[in-house]
Amino acid sequence: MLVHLINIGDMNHPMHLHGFHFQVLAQDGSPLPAPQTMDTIDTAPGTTYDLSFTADQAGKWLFHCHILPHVTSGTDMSGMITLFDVTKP
Ligand SMILES: [Cu+2]
Repeated sequence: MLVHLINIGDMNHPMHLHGFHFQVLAQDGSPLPAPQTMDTIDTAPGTTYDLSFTADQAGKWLFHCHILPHVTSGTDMSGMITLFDVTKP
């Protein structure tokens, strides 16, 4: 999986992936000297990141901001959260 994050807002968002570690390949369009392995990356306003991971475990894996009010909207989870539904590793 390749994930391109763009923080166009005015707040930091520490994005966390369940089930896998990802490799940070680039920041702001510039490749890192060496990919960094993480499961959470704090994105500052105006930054971009290119991430990759191998989806080799079946399941439903959340990718979300670790600041809970950024994930929820009232009573539902309609904020900065998505799901990777891996059916075949
Ligand atoms: Cu956030």
